Amino acid sequence: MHLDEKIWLTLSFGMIMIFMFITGYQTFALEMGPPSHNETIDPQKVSETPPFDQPGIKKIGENEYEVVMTLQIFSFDPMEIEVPAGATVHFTLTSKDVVHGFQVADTNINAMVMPGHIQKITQTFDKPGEYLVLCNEYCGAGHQLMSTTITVK
Ligand SMILES: [Cu+2]
Repeated sequence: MHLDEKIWLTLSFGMIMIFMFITGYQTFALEMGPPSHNETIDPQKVSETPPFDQPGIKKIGENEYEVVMTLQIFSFDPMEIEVPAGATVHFTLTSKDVVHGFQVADTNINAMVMPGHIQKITQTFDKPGEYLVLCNEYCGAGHQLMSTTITVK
């Protein structure tokens, strides 16, 4: 083998080892793994399982709201969400059928909502306006119609 090849092979192998070490260090020493909370639900019985038997928005404190939402082809339930500016909103989401997405434009919210799993996200809406909510996981023929808005007043 040519010397240059040996050098490049050693360098490439070394880099792979370094990257694997960094990933391992982040996972085990810094605990930078994916969220470990794993709440599950029977996707066949979403409509009967609290809190998803009553999707909607609930005031739970001083400018703090809880939104229980189900996602299904091709809609979000509840459709209308309105909160005052500065409100902190705790979203609890699940899917009734296939994998959907929950992305809120102009925020950092961008989550996958999987059948059988409960997704929880908290967001504070400081700026008034209409926030576009989109499903960003291809979920079927009507996927492009799957959107709603969150109104912040
Ligand atoms: Cu969808």
